Amino acid sequence: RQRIFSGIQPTGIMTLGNYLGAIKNWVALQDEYDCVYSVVNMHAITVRQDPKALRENTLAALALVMACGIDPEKSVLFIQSHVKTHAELSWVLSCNTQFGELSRMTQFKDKSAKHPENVNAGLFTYPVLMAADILLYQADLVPVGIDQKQHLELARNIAQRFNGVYGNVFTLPDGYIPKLAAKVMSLQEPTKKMSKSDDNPKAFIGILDKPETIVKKFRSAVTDSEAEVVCREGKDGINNLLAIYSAVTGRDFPAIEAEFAGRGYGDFKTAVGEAVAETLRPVREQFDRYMADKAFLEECYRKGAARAEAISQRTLDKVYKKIGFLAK
Ligand code: AQP
Repeated sequence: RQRIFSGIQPTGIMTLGNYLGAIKNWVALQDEYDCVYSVVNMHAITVRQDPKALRENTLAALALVMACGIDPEKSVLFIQSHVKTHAELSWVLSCNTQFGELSRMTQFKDKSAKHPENVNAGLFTYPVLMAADILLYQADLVPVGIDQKQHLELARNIAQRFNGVYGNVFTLPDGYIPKLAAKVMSLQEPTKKMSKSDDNPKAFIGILDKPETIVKKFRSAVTDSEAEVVCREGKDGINNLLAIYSAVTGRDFPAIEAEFAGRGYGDFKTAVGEAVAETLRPVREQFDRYMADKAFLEECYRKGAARAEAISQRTLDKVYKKIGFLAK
């Protein structure tokens, strides 16, 4: 079976963007692939984190991923810092990645502009750690939102070059980007991606937001001064709502446009809000059940780490041998 790897940062409560762009696919792929999923707390510290909040968010991210439908028996689910091979391979790969390549990463440019007080080396080498995450498991496919496409291409280039120099070590990974909602946009500035670290809570839908909050946020979503629910260039707000509605209801754009023909944006926004609230309701309920059983969560992440370590150590051993590190 083909292998899948993907990760999510515990930097706050996950958004509808994370859900539709990534986690929903993680769940769908579990039956057909050999899946490895991680809560990537080592990536999270590239931005300053409060230690207590990071600890809580890490456990919550694990519970949330499980609440969305990831089965820790079927898939390997672990916390990144529990598996040392990630840091180890990351060092080797960083010695095989050029400064110039990393300088071209747009996420680094965006994040360093957003946090000018903390442009640390880890923020710069973030894509190398991500390449290590993926390559350690010899992943064939990496389900991510479109914002991660550039990092994924870099991971592939690093692997290809490494294989060229040292012989075949790594599987070359491909992205698995959803056709719909690959980039869910901010509800307040629909030209920007929906992000969990947005300062304005009205801009994003948290997976754990209450149904009435969800509907309210959609009702105040920024649209345009027209009144027609159609997908058209320039109608960023409406296009975003159409993509979200389509992703949660499974209906295509023409059907949705027909449903709302002659009706105002108000009706449409409420319908989108209600459909999203219904989709997320069972997730929130399941999340509460998991969070009430910390012992079970601990058991899950310990087992997951042991399984992840067994797989990734094989790759690391091979890499160390190839590059000339003397065996212990
Ligand atoms: N708006 C989005 N639309 C579609 N997919 C998205 N993803 C994130 N935002 C959107 C996908 O979610 C997965 C996990 O993301 P992450 O938490 O590891 O990192 P991120 O992309 O940095 O997410 P955020 O929400 O924007 O967090 P902050 O604000 O902390 O930077 C990835 O597959 C990503 O593509």
